[in-house]
Amino acid sequence: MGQWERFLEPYKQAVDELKVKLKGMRMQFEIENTNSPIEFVTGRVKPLASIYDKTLEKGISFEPSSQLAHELPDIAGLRMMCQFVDDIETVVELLRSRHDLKIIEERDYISQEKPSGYRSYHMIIEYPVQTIHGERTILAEIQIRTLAMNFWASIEHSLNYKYKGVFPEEIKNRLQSAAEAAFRLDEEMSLIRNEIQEAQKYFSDYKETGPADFPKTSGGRTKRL
Ligand code: 0O2
Ligand code: 0O2
Repeated sequence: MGQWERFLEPYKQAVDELKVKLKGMRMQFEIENTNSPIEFVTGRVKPLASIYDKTLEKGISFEPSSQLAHELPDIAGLRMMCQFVDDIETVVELLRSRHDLKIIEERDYISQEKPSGYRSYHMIIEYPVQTIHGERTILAEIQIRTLAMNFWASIEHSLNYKYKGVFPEEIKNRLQSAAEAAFRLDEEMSLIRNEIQEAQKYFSDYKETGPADFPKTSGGRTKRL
């Protein structure tokens, strides 16, 4: 087994285990017939080529070492996609309450977006992996974002690759305004959801007690004024 393969194996195990656990959260909401704040979950081990690029960027040597493990906390990466911005806080709270992982850092790029326009909520966690040589605690990154944030980030990431990280000024500005448009879409969707929920509550209250301002007839049926 190669050095890198051996080094990356616990990361692969962590990604596989965490995918099962995080997808399990979604499944539990489904079983309880509750709207899931989690739409879908993806995960990956950072490809060697990306690890190499990151070591060049950070000026550290490209070799499997504890320094590398410490400097690159996203070798194991999970992504949780939500329908609504409000769902992100729900997911963050759910993760904070878990005992099988330890959150060591949180970065809120939603209220404070990155200069590129990127929005997402990041967590760095410590996660214990059981190996044949005992327990190993590794770092992993969980990115939590809406579908719209994910749409923007995925496309920007692939365009970024084409431009090798240096966008012409005009493209940069257009991507920033596209990110704002995606965020306005998220806000509008949240408003629509809230209004639908209020209407649903109104109608279920109406069914149970009848509206306070609509007097009941003696037969228990309501009469419009
Ligand atoms: P289901 O029943 O579709 O939810 P693996 O191939 O095992 O390493 P995984 O998790 O199967 O990994 O694949 P990946 O590529 O990480 O994608 C994770 C899940 O997210 C897959 O579903 C995809 O179908 C789903 N997915 C990806 N993009 C979207 C999207 O835009 N919308 C929605 N709703 N789902 C998406 P599962 O887990 O295979 O099963
Ligand atoms: P990949 O290919 O997704 O793995 P720092 O060095 O601490 O300042 P760092 O290490 O870049 O910052 O961490 P940060 O910014 O908290 O999060 C890094 C990851 O967030 C990136 O990983 C991307 O996945 C995502 N990300 C951050 N900024 C952007 C952005 O402007 N556009 C897109 N599309 N994604 C972004 P990698 O390793 O860069 O890439």
